[in-house]
Amino acid sequence: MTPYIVGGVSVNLVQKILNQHVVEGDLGSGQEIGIRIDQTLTQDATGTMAYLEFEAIGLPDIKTELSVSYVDHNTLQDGYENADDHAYLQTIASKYGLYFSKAGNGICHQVHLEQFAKPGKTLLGSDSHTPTGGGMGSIAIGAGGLDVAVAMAGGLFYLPTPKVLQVELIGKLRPFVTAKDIILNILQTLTTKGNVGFIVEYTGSGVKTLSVPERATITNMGAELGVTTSIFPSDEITLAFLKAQGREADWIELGPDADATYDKNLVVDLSHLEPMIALPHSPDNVKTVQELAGLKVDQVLIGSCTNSSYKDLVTVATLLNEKVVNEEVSFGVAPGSAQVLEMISADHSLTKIIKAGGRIYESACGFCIGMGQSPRTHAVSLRTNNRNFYGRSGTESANVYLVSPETAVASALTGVITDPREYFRNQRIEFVQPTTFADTKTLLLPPLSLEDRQRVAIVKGPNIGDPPINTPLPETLTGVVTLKVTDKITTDHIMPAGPYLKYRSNIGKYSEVVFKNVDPRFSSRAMANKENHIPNIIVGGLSYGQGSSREHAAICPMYLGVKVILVKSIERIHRANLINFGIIPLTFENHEDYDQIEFDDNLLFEAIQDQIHKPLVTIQNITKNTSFQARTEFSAREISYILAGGKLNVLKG
Ligand code: MIC
Ligand code: SF4
Repeated sequence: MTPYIVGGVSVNLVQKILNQHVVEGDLGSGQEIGIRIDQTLTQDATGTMAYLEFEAIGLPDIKTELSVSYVDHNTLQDGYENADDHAYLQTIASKYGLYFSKAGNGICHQVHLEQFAKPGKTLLGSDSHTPTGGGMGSIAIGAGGLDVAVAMAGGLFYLPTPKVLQVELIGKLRPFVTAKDIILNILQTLTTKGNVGFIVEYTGSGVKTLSVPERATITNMGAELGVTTSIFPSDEITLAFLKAQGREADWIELGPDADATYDKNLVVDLSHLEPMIALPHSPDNVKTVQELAGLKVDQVLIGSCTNSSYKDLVTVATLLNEKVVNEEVSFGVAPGSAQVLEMISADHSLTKIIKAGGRIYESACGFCIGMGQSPRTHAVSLRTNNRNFYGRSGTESANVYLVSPETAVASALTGVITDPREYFRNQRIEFVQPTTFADTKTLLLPPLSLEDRQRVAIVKGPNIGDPPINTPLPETLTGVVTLKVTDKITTDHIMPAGPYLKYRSNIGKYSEVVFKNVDPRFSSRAMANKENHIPNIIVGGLSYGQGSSREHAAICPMYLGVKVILVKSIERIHRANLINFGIIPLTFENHEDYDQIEFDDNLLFEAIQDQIHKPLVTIQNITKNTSFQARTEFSAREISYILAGGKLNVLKG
């Protein structure tokens, strides 16, 4: 503990770890801080672009303690593109000294928790669910690929000084109420909007009742709250998990000082919670399972980085208990990692799942990101993952509900949404964490020696292009409103994934589907404007850019000539990505002004290069002959990126 005591002042856990990592700025100032990043992770869907950007920065080596490149999103390989991306990623890892987790080794967050996450460390990942590592007592943050590339190159990660929200857990969960129900309950209270700038710190006696995988389920879905990250203390439960993973040496004890203070507090009494369910099409549209009981289900899927641990799948197998799932339900299970798969195979849980009628999928993101297993038309699909955004499953008419594995199993058996407390009324299951986890590392390649790295040639298939670059900001900008959208637009709305994931490294092609499910003609309209030198402007409502960290939601609009995003409020990762690629994110000073703007209006931003230095920008609506103001709130660093047309332009000089 000694290195974490800060000048005799009582601090919370977030402050403790950040104090150890702040290099620029001052935690007490409330301003932007720059922190040192110890570990990075990427996954293939965001990683290819991140490493293209890393190459563009032009350093011979990575500067982090540990960096891991995972392949877990695009493992369907329908066509050569995904396999080409994998080959590129593997040669990059070999060349620059990264760990490489091959396709089949599992979902990045599950594998990272098992193999690498360490209490007290900072982890930056090009995936919004990187906060899964908070279950291990690390400050684990999701970011765009370019920010991760910069961190790998030894650069700092910048964030506004976070406010810390204490969630005090008291009491103990009742049988068949789970960690998933805790976070769904918190989502019901806090919703997906309005939490930008906070880090959640879990405290209280209830913490001791939760294992590391359960804590990780909770911090994982903190991403849906829109907070920067979430964290649990590192205690004897963390030690037992690390010991069982053969990583006892990675443990340190870490928690808040006894009289630490917080910016905001929430108390959750675990003993009062019941099974919860998130309804279409938002993770905060939460009700009790009881309220939905009896609704017929067509598909039940268990997996994703939220609920695919060994504990989750042993529980599933135990509950299936030689029963067979309802014949009208398509029931599938995707183990979170090769380690989980090996262990459920060794203890025969896998056999139980197969005998019950389970379809076993690869240890990968798969259905969670619409890479296969799209449900039938108008289906009710019950899933254990974290997002149920409109269209994400691959079937636009489907209704996706989010539940715990326990609720999923009860419902798969009955064919209707079922409260597990009722179905398993006379059963009690007590999961005991094994004292040793399987040492499954065949698909996890360690970094090469410096000498061997010299011999590696980077392989780039024909689908892999260079990261596009924006033009510097003009003195005055006149653009047209090419799209007006409402509240809670997710980055899935902006850049659909599923079958288009294979174009993540082919920006020209991927840009054809920008906003496809919102307005299929957006892309061609924006491109035509760009060709006529007319900047595109997007107008939006509250919480614009929720969800995925995909920087493509900035890169592709940039490629189509989008220069300004004018919204009521914006989410953290997306805002940073827009600035990184030279798009100006502005927020309405008065939300009523949103109503006065229409599609196709011409907006004038006079002397914009000067105006972005001020807190408010004046915008003239030339079409309506009115004017209004929007907030800037940029740091000096962010202004330099916007003026230059993006961070890469600044880094490359
Ligand atoms: C997601 O869950 O939406 C993803 C796919 O993992 C994304 C990353 C991506 O779009 O590649 C995320 O969460 O950041
Ligand atoms: Fe993969 Fe889904 Fe987790 Fe994203 S949320 S990392 S797609 S499993």
